[in-house]
Amino acid sequence: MQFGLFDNEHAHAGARDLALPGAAVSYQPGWLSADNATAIATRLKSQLQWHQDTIKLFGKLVKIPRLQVWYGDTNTVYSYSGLTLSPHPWQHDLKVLRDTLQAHTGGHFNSVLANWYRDGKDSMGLHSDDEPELGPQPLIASVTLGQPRPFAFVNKQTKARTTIVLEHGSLLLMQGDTQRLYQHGINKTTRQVGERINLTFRYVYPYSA
Ligand SMILES: O=C(O)CCC(=O)C(=O)O
Repeated sequence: MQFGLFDNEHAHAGARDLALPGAAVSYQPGWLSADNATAIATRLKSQLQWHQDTIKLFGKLVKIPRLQVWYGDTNTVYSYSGLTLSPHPWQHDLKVLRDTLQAHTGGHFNSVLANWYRDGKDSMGLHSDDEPELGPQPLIASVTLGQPRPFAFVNKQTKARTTIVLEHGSLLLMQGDTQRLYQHGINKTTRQVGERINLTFRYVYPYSA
């Protein structure tokens, strides 16, 4: 996959495109060194303002099965499943990762959704990141820290499922028609698994009051 001005061979070493018809997804294991990824995860666990939100599902209020929090520029508000997330001001590691990802991809990110999967019971249901404030072809950069978990793509038309294990320190880039054509999610597992943090950096079109 080609990126902008800052593209260079070394930075993208080991990146591979996934075979998902119509989509544009690349996966790069070891984008962060294991030690760096572990140190960042430790700081994020103690420094972010984590909370467990409640959403309405089939008319019932339910707690989402994970902790999450939204960071970004002041005018980035993100809504999904009836939940409106207002941004916390950038935490240091998130800002450094944001700046690095901008240089790496040539894209622009003004916000990040952080998710903390505490164990195998925590999950994220199949969905697309297709909210209007993300625009029609969003570039989303997903950084994984901690326990590798299978990440599923399901083609909306054919229902074909493709699963990739997102490893500690890896980077997954989704762009083009990926959100329009596919859903993605993280299943629960009965296996004993450790904690995992995922960061999805996004560009949210700022609202105007
Ligand atoms: O935890 C993950 O890898 C998925 C996160 C995700 O799907 C999202 O933030 O929309």
